[in-house]
Amino acid sequence: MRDPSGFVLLPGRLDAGAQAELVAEVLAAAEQAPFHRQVTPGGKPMSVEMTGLGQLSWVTDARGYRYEPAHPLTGKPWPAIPRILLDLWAELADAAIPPDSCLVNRYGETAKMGLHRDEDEADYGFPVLSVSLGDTAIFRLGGLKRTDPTRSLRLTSGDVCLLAGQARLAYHGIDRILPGSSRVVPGGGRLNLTLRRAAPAPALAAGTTAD
Ligand code: MD3
Ligand code: FE
Repeated sequence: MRDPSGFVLLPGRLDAGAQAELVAEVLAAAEQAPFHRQVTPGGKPMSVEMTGLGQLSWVTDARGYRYEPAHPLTGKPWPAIPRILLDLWAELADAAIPPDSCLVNRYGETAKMGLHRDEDEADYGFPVLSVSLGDTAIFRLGGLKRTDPTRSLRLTSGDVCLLAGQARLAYHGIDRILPGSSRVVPGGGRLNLTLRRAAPAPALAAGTTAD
């Protein structure tokens, strides 16, 4: 499903084998970089548990929202982004530059994410690529203004979403998940992986220009 806003949904883009492999890799990485509930700058703990992969991952605390090179609790660098995700970005993102960030969101039965925009990255010219695993989510997609009309969509396990162009800065959120709707995540729940370029594109290396 492609629409003029730059939102593309690829239902079932990952087969059952790829989903299981990705869940196993992400849960193994989370042993080094544990999921935790972050706190908004306003002081509210988020209902979604998060961790990250790559050179940078998104963090929030009393000091604000930002990307950091290390896990806030362990102080250690984030684990590497799995190959399968780097390949997916190379295939779908229409960007010669790889992602430097993969935020991992874990939703239990009652977790949700309020309507927001992703605007902490350096260059909105890069798309965001999202992979849904496990329980189905009721996803809300709006427009460029918080008050624009929204539509509701289901994101099921194996679905991949590409947000480019106008959709890159659209308001969106997760209203709720449907508990028990999938057996892909051990113990239940939903994982969402968002691949991004958080830092600016690297400058062209010396010696690579025409002169
Ligand atoms: C639409 N995650 O991590 S993924 C987030 O399912 C986030 O965990 C949700 O919103 C989740 O920031 C939604 C789909 C998604 C991701 C990024 C978008 C939709 C988007 C950026 C712009 C517009
Ligand atoms: Fe978002």
